[in-house]
Amino acid sequence: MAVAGGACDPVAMTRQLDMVIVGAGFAGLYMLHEARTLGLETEVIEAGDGVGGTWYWNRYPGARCDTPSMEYSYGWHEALQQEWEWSEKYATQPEILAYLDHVADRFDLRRDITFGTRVEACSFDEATERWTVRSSNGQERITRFVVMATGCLSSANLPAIPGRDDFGGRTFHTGRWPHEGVDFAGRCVAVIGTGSSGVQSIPLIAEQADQVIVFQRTPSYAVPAHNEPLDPEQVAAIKADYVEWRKTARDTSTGFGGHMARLDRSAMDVSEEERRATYDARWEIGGLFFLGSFNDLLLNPESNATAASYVRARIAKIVDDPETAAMLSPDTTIGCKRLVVDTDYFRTFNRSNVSLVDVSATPVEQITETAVVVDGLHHHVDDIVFATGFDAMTGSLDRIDITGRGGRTLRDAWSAGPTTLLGLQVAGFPNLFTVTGPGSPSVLTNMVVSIEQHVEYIRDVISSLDAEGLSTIEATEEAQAEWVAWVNAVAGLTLFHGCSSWYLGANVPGKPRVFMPLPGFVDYKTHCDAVAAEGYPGFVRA
Ligand code: NA7
Repeated sequence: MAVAGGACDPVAMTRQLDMVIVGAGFAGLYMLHEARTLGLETEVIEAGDGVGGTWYWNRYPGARCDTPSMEYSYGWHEALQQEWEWSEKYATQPEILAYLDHVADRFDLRRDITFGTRVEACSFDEATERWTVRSSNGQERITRFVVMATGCLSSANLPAIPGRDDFGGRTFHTGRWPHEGVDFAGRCVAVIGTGSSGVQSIPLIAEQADQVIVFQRTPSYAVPAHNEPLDPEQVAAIKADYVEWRKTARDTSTGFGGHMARLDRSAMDVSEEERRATYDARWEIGGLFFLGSFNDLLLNPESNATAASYVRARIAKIVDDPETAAMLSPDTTIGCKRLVVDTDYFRTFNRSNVSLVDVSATPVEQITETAVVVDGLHHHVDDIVFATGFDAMTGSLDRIDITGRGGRTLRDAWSAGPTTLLGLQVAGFPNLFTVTGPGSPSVLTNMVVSIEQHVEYIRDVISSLDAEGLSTIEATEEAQAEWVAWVNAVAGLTLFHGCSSWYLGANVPGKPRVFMPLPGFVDYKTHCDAVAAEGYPGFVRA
């Protein structure tokens, strides 16, 4: 470490670097690997005590990726993808974490990662064109580049329910789960929230606990995972041509499922029988591919309604009690919140130890020392699980004091909602990059594919600066405004605006409602490639 002076000397705490990367998940690890190929002196700063990012923190029962494991993995290293063996169609959190640990060891990445340390502030010095990064261990780094690899779903959303801190039992947030696990045997457990984390964890908590009371504000559309061990023959076939297989996925609008493409016809162009047969077939396959049953499910409300009513009919068949089935049935646009991939979720409500409380009209009004109170009724519980999601996409950045040109903070720049150019840079914040930032496809895609595309883009930007003897790159206000308008226009063509999703920031009280991700991976990637080929129009390089 480039330290000068004694331990108590403030200078001693300052390290000179080329790049600071915030976060050691999929994005931070790959960025470090690529920064090394450029010969950059780099430090990754990670709040957790290990690598993994979201897969380090989300250890709740049933935590599993909704993207098939053969696709939810790095495609940038042939030997790595050949040697790693996934055991199931959808990987569990421990298996994904083991994979990322393997990557960190295989490429000797840990020696440049500082664990258990949170970045608290980054500020840009216009005179030196360097960033000062301050972290929770009191250290300062002076660096040319800052890469925010902070993840889209990292900042836990814990609702400010009155009395929350008065609760005398145990409380857990799914995104901050204890590493040693939790034993629910003999307990009465409240689960608040029925998004992906609630849907994944409730069946397993119900198997263990005495009683489970689920507090549901919005029911989720969920399709079965039909998870199973991977077939060795299928794996061998994919690995025989892995490079091409990955490429096919990257040429899609979502960055995955290239081998299982969206059917290229409208739901309205087929007979009712054919439509049902198509949905039946996709339901049997399971997973997010259900939304690819037709090419207009997220574009045409009429088409969307056919898929939505199909899933409702499935729920009605699975859940024995018609009243509970009705409560579990969403009536909104399917897919406008992320579709959930489940294992035995709806069936769990047939168990005698599971009950459902609708808090859509009457919210959880209070938490007392022993109970969750709704509509004056005290539901006495031993434990509360908050499966209440994240301050998505911007939350982790919002928690850092980021100050750019003219002393302007990112918080201020984004007070009316996040603005970026390509989801990668923000005007007024030179040499700062956001991996899978708002304004890029990010959470609407296979995240690993989006991460790889961004990391490679950042690597190439830096390489071109150095080749031309330039020092900084920064988005212009004009190009950024045009990009924001473009993202809104594209999102406006879809049905994503039809519900209060975290894509819109609607799950966090007071957060500006702006649709953050950009639909359409392949078009976006093509555009980024053109921007690079044309010498980065819309950016000032100096
Ligand atoms: P989500 O999908 O944001 O789900 C959070 C859930 O918590 C959702 O059902 C929310 O209801 C509910 N919620 C949030 N606040 C409250 C309060 N105050 N009272 C009751 N219910 C509340 O987060 P997940 O962790 O499940 O999944 C995040 C992503 O991870 C997922 O999309 C996948 O990409 C993987 P709401 O819907 O806001 O009415």
